Amino acid sequence: MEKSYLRPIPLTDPADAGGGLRLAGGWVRFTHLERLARGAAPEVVAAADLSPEALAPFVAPRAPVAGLSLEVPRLMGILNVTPDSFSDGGRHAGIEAALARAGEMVVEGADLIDIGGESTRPGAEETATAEEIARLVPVVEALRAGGFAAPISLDTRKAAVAEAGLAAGATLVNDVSGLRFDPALAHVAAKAGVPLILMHSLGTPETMAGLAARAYTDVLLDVYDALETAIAQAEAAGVARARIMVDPGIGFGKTLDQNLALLRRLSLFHGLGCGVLLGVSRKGLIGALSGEGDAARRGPGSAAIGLWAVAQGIQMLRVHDISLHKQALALWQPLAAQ
Ligand code: HH2
Repeated sequence: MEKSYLRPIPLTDPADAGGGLRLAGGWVRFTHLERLARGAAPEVVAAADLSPEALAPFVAPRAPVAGLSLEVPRLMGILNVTPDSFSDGGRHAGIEAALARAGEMVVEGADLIDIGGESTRPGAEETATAEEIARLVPVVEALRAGGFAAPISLDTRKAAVAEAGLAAGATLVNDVSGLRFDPALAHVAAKAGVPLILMHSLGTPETMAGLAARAYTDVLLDVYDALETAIAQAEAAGVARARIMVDPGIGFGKTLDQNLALLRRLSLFHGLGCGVLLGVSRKGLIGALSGEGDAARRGPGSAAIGLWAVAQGIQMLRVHDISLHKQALALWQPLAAQ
């Protein structure tokens, strides 16, 4: 029999505020789910007609991640310490600028920061392990030495980088390859007892753009299956499911239509039983849909998709423009049903 998938239909309307089931212990409710299968038309089913086992992944509250409750939407601030992000050359200037930006993001309302020492833009070449460590570790050390208290996530695909970054004071690991690049990364996270973010991507940043068109039979369900496999791999290495977050990886080996298909039905990913993170900030699809060619001016479009995601119960947004997202959330939250 063809595998079927359940997607809670998210409700934030006041008419439903008192009823329905709470999605993942969060701010969205649901009374019905969409049943999806490859090659079949979607079918709507009532939660009341499903078994407690079938509903369990959707209703179970999510454990806090890095000490952050997922009962409210969280903002992860992006901090790139790649050479192209900090134009004034020298490493000291790089560290100073990174510290200033990290502090600023927390003041603006970031709940945690994600530090990346390797660009994963489409077409980007791999950064050598030693170089990535040399970019990340001094920044993490300097942040901690300066009393920076918020959780620090390491945006890396490499076990050795994660190990060095965690030893320097980082709190969690964000792997855009979903353990495909370096499976040993799961053992590092397990040993350190830290949260692990598993993102879906295809190939490598260098090759992914060319793979998208012929990679999927059904992008939504294929990405779900791939994340399910990555979770199993992480659990087998000893990472508790409560410490895993998943991310469908917008823009990583997906065409515009495939990105939109994922965004339209984001709430499917709650079925994996983990917190869900989304990164769309300033990405190409926002430029493609808005006509804004300058990535630095894509904040409003990023926040529009961010609010769409939050209405689908997505617990964490990875963003560049913290104040803008903070303000958007501050307006959205009191309006959505509690
Ligand atoms: N996107 C980028 C990097 N890391 N991690 C997660 N979990 N989800 C994402 O969507 C994601 C990510 C994109 O990286 P890059 O193009 O290098 O630039 P930036 O870090 O400025 O977004």
